[in-house]
Amino acid sequence: MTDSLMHRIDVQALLDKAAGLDTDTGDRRLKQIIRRVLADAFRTIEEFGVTPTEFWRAVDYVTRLGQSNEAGLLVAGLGLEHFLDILMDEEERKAGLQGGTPRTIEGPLWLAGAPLERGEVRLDQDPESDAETIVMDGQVRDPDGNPIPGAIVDVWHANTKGGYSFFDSSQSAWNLRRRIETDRDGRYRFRSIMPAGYGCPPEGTTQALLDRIGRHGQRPAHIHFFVEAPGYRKLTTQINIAGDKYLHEDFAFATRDELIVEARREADPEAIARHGLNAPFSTLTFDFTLNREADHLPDAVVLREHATAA
Ligand code: MBD
Ligand code: FE
Repeated sequence: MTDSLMHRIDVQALLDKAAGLDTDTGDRRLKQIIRRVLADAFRTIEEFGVTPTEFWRAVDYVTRLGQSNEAGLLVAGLGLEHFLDILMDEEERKAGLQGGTPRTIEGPLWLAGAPLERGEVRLDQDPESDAETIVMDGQVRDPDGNPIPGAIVDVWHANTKGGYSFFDSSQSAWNLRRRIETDRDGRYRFRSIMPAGYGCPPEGTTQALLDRIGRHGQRPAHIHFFVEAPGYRKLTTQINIAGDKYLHEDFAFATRDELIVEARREADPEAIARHGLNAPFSTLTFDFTLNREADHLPDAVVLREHATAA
């Protein structure tokens, strides 16, 4: 577009001034980022002929997005959070780091401060009549395959309706959320219920946008983990349960082949009795390999605001 208004001297001056580039105070890098984002918005409005009514519709949307507390959900759905993973993977690769369990997005539903427990931990507190019991275990290891005792496995997942405690007020505080300390063999083990996939709130702001661009807002069944130990890089990841209809159709783009886990159905009466259960259940096994921390690597700890339950 050679006759673009973007080239006009007054428009360029407007961008500079709006981004604070004509003053010496403030953050230089932030000014440059703001200028770029503004220029991209100006250009988009011009190129697509965005009308004032469309523009205000978008502003109103952003207002509602914040009011409904769905900003973290939308950025997952638009692939922005996954793009941060792509960038971090690439930075690590360039820094010579390889191996280790792959990361995938945190998502918007972690809560700080889940109860810390050891041994055979139980995550499910709220009775759900249609829930299938799962028993999950695994080992946390260093890059040489040695166990890491005392690692913290912070696990959180949805119930059979795809809801997460705290965000779903029908669940009790900390339901399906625990921090588990690995034992002397680097092992963790918990009993819980098989989660269902997550769906964006159907009447929510995120789903409203997804509807308009012809997308669904579903995630396959998954279990989230932060895995941490002193001297190692914090791992943010999830496992996906094999066979889910949305396994490769995740609206948040978090599925990775290395993170797909087969649930093994256990119907043997002896095994059922041994676990103190009265119905068939499923077992899941997943081992985590943590990379060693090093000065030249990008920070694996991501700071963002998190709620906590009482
Ligand atoms: C989830 O459970 C989730 O993990 C993500 C990334 C987005 C929405 C809901
Ligand atoms: Fe989730």
